[in-house]
Amino acid sequence: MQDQINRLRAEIEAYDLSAPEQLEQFRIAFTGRKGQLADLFDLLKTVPQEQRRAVGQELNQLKQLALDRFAQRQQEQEAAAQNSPADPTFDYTLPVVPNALGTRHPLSLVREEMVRIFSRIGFNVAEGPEIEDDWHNFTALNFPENHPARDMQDTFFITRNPADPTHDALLRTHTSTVQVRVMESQQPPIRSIMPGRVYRNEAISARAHMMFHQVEGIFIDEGVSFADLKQTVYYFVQEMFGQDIQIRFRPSFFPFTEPSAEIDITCLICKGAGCNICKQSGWVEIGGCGMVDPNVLEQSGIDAERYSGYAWGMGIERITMLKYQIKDLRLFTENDLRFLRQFEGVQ
Ligand code: 2NM
Repeated sequence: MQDQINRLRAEIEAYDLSAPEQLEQFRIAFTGRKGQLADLFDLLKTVPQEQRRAVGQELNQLKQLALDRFAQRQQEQEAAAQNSPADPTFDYTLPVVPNALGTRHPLSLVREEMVRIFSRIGFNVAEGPEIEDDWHNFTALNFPENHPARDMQDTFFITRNPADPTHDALLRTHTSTVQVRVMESQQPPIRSIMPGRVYRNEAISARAHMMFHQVEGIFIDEGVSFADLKQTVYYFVQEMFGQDIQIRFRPSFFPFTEPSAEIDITCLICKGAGCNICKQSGWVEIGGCGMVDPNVLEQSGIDAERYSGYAWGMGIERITMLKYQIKDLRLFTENDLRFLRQFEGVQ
C-alpha cells in the first residue's frame, strides 16, 4: 500500500499539464470518481486496523496535492485565455457601433443657458434646501401672518404647529428662501442667482403643476436702482430669445419688493400680432421683479440706509415652453423619450 501511495505521488507531481486538454485527463486519472485515488481509498479497508489512520491521512494529503495542482493550472489557463484574443480573425480596425448617449432634459438645457447668461454679467449661483422653515419661506420675506400663500391650499407643510408657526417645516414655494440665506450670510456687494425646484399645492394640468423650477436673482450694492434692474432683464431676454424681442414692465405687487413689476416680452408665437397663446395681446409674461423691500434687507442683517437692491424671479418651465413652443407642462415630467429626445442632438 505504501509503495502504491509513493508511486502515485511521484506520478501526480510529474504529470505534464502544459496543454489545456491534459488538465481534464489529469482530473479523470487521479481525482475523478473512478481515478487512482478513489481506488486507493477503496483499498483502505484492507489495511490493518492499527495503520489505517496513518495511511488514511497520507491518502488525504495526496488527494489535496492533486486538487491543488489542478486548481493552480486551471487558474493559469484562464488567465492566459483572457490575455489572448479568442478569435484571431477579429478585425480590430472596424469602427465601433456608436453607443447612443442620453439627452439632457429641456429644463436642464434652459437652466444651464440662464446660468451662463447671468454669469457673463457677474452673477454667481447659490443653492439651498428644498425643505425649508417658515422664516426663510415667509416671515423674512415680509409675508403678513394671514397672507393666503401661507395657507395649506398653496403650501405643502411637512410639520405644522398652529400655536408656533416659527417651527413649521414646509416645501419651499419659491427660491427666494435662498436669497434670504445669502443675505444672512454675506454682506454686499451681492450678485447671485438661485436656480431650483419649488412646490405648490396645485392640481396638475397643462398650465399648472405641484412642482416646478425657478431662477431667481438678487443684486445688492450701494446706489442700485430700478434702471439697473430693467437693463439686466433686457440683457437676459435678448440673450435668451434674440435681439428683436421687446420687454414691458407692468406694475404689480409682491410682499418682498417695492415697487414691484411683472415682466412681459413680445409673444414669440405671433411676434406681437396677437394669437391665442398671448390672448391677442401680443405680450407674454415671463416673471416678476422689484426693488427689495428695505424691511427684507434689514431682517436679513443688511443696512437698508446704505444699500439697495433689486430681485427677480422667473419660471424655467415658462421660458422653456416659450422657447420651444411646448403647450403642456405635463410633458416635462412624463419621461416620454419621443419628447425628451427633441432638444439635444442625438445620433
Ligand atoms: C419674484 C418677483 C419679485 C424676489 C425677491 C427676493 C428677495 F429675497 F430679495 F426678497 N427674492 N426674490 C422676487 C421679487 C421674486 O418672483 C416672481
